[in-house]
Amino acid sequence: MDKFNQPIDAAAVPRFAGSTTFMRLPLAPSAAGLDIALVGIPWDGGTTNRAGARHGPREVRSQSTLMRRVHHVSGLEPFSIAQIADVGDVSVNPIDLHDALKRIENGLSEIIAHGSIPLCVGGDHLTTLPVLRAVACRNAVGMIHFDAHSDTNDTYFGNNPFTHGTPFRRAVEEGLLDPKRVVQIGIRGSIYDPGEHDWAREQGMRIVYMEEVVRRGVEDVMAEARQIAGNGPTYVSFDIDCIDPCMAPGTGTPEIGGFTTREAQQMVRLLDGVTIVGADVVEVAPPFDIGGITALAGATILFELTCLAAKQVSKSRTATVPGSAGAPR
Ligand SMILES: [Mn+2]
Repeated sequence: MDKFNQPIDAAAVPRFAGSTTFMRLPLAPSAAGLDIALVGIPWDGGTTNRAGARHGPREVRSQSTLMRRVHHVSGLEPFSIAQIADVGDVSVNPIDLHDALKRIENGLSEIIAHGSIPLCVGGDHLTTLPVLRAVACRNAVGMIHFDAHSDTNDTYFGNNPFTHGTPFRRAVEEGLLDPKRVVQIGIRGSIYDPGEHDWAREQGMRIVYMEEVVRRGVEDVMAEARQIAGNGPTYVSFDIDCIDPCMAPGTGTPEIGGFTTREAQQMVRLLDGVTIVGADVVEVAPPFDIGGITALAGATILFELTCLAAKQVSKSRTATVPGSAGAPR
């Protein structure tokens, strides 16, 4: 018998059959006993234009049934070295923004209290703010952020401070992010004002525009990203709109000139060694998707993140001497 939760055996129940959970793992009633909790955040009340990311978790679950057990490059078997499950969706409120943010934070705090690493599937990018409120409740964290947009705007439509274009400004203001340990990769597209990214840079955040990635290459940029994040606790936020809309059209704010899905996989693999305290894949908006390709990209990035987190968990476990205080995760 396996020590850890296993995906439903595809030789016993074909992958198009049965209920759809993330990676075909068991649906757990809570994060108790889990090293890694896969959690859906079906909420897009922060979306300023094309809504639909509330449907993301369900479609990513569906496409994640295509994932298998072994990472073909590293040979890693995430489900054999860490206890992982789908813990379902956090409770949301589709018609009350402030209540929704509170519910998401509460849901994530519960996962953190069990000592599990949360891997979240949004939802729009505002969902990352309440996730960070839970993850960084004691100390500010660093962040490696893949996106077409900086998401550090101030207000929108009057004085509204909470939209999917503002989460990281709020997170810095609230002391959740250490801006000097934040790097944003793949930023591009037209902006509202010439100085739109000045605030982020003034805080010490590093913005790597898409043009710079093209010039330097993914490996060089990721080496810098790992250096910026350092050894401290780091959150990874993956906005699916960092990928070019020809490969990920199902998103609210598409920008051409983006990453290929292959580059996205390569970048996430190059996070190996970063101390990941939580991660998300956000902004998959199925109503704009074609044949599920964006949800498939999201599910595959989630698998890559799951492999990284599982490796980290397994390493920290073997580093722990029985009877000792235990190695930090
Ligand atoms: Mn974003």
